[in-house]
Amino acid sequence: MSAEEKSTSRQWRGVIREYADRLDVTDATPIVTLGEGGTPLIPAPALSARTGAKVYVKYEGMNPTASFKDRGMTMAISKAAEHGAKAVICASTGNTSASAAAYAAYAGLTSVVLVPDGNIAMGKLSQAVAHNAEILQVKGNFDDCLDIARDLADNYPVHLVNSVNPDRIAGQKTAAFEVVEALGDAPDFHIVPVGNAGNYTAYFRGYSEDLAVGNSTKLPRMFGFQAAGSAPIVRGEVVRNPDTIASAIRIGNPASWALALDAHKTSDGYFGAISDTLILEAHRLLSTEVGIFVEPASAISVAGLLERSAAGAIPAGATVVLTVTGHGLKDPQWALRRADGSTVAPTVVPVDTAEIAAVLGLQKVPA
Ligand code: AN7
Repeated sequence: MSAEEKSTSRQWRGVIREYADRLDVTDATPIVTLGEGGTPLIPAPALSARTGAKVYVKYEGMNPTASFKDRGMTMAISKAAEHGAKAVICASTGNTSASAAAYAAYAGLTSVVLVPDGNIAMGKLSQAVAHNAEILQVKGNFDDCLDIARDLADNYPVHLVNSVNPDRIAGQKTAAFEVVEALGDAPDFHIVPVGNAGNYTAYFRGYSEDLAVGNSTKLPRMFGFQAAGSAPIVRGEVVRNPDTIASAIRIGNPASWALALDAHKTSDGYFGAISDTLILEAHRLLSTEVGIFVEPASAISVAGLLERSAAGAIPAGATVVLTVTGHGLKDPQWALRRADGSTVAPTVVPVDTAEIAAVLGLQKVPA
């Protein structure tokens, strides 16, 4: 190995600097970055064995605030700063608010977040609190929060950083660039969870741009999954009272709906709905057999893969990338619940090797 190969001095510089030539930034853009992107693409032999496909997991929980939102937020906050904004606002099911609060803190901006009352995971709420966001719990759902955030941004001096802001989608498309670099081409299928459908749209855009410049030879078929109780795109109508344990994607009127339908059509894509029971089964499978801990919304990518594979829609040997969007520590309670709803509690033991060995069912190795 050469000295250069051995060197560890090359540090990932965040998605804006890594992809400056492919994003709308100039020397005048103050780059607000926490080093997001560059996340691992992890081969998942357990999922490959179950499906006959070559399955990889893009682990977006490895971003600075532990979700994929950081890719778009570095762009949105950098552009907000460039435009002289003093305050940013977003509606959020949790992860966007955590990310907005962190990047705003770095940039010295005030952040305001609107979250649905009582419906965001504790890890995410604690991040927004830690980064000193002004947090308002709106007595309504996410869709109500987004309507109000847009209204405020239209009429008051606050800059909107939800994914209806195109800078967000632009930043998020970099995840597709990373996949193409890692695999040497686009995969045959790409599977993502769908809430507002911003990420679905962003991957499609990234893959389309890679194809256009010759970095890849194909577009992946874009497969997106919504929770069954919160599946407006699958049903073809707004869901007024969306309901799912996957609180991140409890969204009844997706902001990027029209863009996602275009991506779906052009990529010969698919939208499907998955029950909460199957989401939690996939959550457990990913933790126990692949070693990747995610929040429930992210596990829907795994459930979607298994559902499509069982339906015969994934040919043997196809390359499939699953994006898992948020870290399991965001919403850890789900790991501690059994399928019957009871809580897992560790076995309590005395300070005694022999007794612990007995509890573990271990036989002493003969001397
Ligand atoms: C873990 O934070 O909408 O389809 O306000 O947190 O691009 O909306 C979060 C969405 C998937 C869905 N997985 O992505 C918010 C928010 C996780 C998420 C999605 C979200 P989009």
